[in-house]
Amino acid sequence: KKTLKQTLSEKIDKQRPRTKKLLKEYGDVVVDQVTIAQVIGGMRGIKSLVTDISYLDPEEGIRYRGYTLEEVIEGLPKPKGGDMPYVEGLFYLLLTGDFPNQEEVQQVVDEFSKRRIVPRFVYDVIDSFPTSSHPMAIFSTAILTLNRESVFNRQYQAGLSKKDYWEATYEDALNLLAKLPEIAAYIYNKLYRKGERILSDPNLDMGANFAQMMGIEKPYDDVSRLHFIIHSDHESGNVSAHTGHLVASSLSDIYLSISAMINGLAGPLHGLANQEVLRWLQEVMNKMDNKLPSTEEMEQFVWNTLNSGQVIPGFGHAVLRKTDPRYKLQREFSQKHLPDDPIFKYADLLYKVVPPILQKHGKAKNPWPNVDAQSGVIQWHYGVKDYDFYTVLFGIGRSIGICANIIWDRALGYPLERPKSVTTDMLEKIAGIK
Ligand code: FCX
Repeated sequence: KKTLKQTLSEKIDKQRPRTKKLLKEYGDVVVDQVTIAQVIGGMRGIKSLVTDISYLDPEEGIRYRGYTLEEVIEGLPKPKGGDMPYVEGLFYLLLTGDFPNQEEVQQVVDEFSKRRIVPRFVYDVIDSFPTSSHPMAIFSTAILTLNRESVFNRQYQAGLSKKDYWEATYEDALNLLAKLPEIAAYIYNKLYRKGERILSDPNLDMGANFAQMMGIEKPYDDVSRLHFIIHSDHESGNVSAHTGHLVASSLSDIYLSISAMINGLAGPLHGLANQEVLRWLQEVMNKMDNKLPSTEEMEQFVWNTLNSGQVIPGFGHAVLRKTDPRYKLQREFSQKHLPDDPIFKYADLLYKVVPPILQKHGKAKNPWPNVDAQSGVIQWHYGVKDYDFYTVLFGIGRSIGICANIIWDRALGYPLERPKSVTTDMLEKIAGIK
């Protein structure tokens, strides 16, 4: 039976000539033009990255390897008794483009299980943080600490051939991904449960094991699987994915690259928005004495936030122009499992109230909710109420997609990233002002 690594190796052999041909024979073909607004404006929309792992259509939302999230969830094998698929199967799909069968998934589950033990020094580093630290800072540091384990670094020092970079990177990626749930659960228990620790179970898949270490009953295993799967990838230009790719392009190892991308994810305009949504909702709930506001009252809360110059967290997107399918999937899950949850009712009221207000406000190009508007609501329902922790969960999911991308970056020999900057003077000259 072929392993994931062997299947991947065959895919890489097939893909390499395609990239080589484009580069050698069509390298001068123009892909895009760049305007001054894009240069000043965070490079919005410039087509300057390539990945085959996911593609974000502004109207439709994300597809992984050409499949919608519904198709991914439908097509991937599921553990017995679970409604959501194996996260390990998603990793297989992202890497190879193929849906694995039950046996192929089991191989990956076993691989992860073998590699899941976290070295003692990582716990020591986590323990040395003050308990008032933000969990994303601890998470990023814990990952960074693992850098001494890097297979890539060891082999590179010994003289690794360029064509074999991906294999050592693959080993690092699996070693890291297998440990992330344990590291995250340890941080959670340290910060919010007085260090109480529940050990992992080598017989469980990633989602179930995470639920076990968090000490939360079913269907939290499915919640975790859904969460990690839908957060895994959103093409290459978003802050976390781009950071991971950028740092890895200097041949920094997976640990350095993933730690860096976690720091980007920790910003309130990106992943941290899911904690901000709950913080915002809590403020409203406190003001309302936990009663559900009327539509008019909720509208007033939204306007107050906008009028004080703040953004409404969980709404808007740099690329999407419709309701995020990741939001929709979580809303459907909530309607099925927690329809009467007060926070869900609050979030649902926001869904009704915010888009027309943002349209009237006239600034946001996309008034619709994104993934972060709903993920915290589900966590809250299952008892994870320390919302500072939510971005760590996002980080576990996002690491899966970025690791898959970095392995392919190395396989296809993508070079050091190095765009060119200009001065304001130069821009004024280009504009014809000077
Ligand atoms: N509330 C209020 N104002 C908003 C807004 C929102 N939710 N979304 C966008 N705007 C404003 C922007 O701040 C900007 O104002 P400015 O002209 O004064 O600078 C203007 O509308 C145009 O922004 P736009 O082009 O639509 O959006 P950007 O690409 O600049 O930014 C984000 C996209 C996502 C950063 C923006 O919509 C936002 O701040 N949303 C709230 C935070 C959030 O939910 N982030 C998570 C996004 C994502 F899903 C993730 O990464 O996790």
